[in-house]
Amino acid sequence: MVERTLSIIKPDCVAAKNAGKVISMLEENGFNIIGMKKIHLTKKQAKKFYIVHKDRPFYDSLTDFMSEGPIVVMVLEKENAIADYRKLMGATNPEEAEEGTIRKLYGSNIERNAVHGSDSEESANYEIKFFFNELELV
Ligand code: RTP
Ligand code: MG
Repeated sequence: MVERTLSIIKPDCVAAKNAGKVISMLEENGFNIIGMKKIHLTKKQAKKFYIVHKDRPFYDSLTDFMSEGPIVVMVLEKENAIADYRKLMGATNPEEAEEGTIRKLYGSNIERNAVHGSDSEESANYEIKFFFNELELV
């Protein structure tokens, strides 16, 4: 089944000029980029985006990080996009991520881990709508 998922290249990865390499990896792995933009979230917007984590101890630090600089947000389309992109990203903690994954290659630590990906169909729907309207998806 063809699915859509939301990908974010996080501020650490954009600042390190690794965004292009991540985009190449997505293309090489069969993802169609059907929407893409570069934006700089405010703290308030980051808190809204990560509202599911509001009770976690890392919520404040995570939302500071996600609003510290520009990010690249993309909608990816492919069969099994949600699970396949999670696999390509690797584990949340780059130290535990498999060789060749985006987080292993470009992540620094459990927070500054280069990329985000939706974890379910429900969160993909919420996250895609958060950043894009249907006219922006090609
Ligand atoms: P993401 O949502 O960004 O794709 O990452 P994920 O599913 O692998 O991890 P999740 O549990 O949803 O956590 C969201 C993001 O919060 C930061 N984090 N920090 N300090 C910590 O222990 C900690 N744990 C998570 C990471 O930036 C993680 O990607
Ligand atoms: Mg998550």
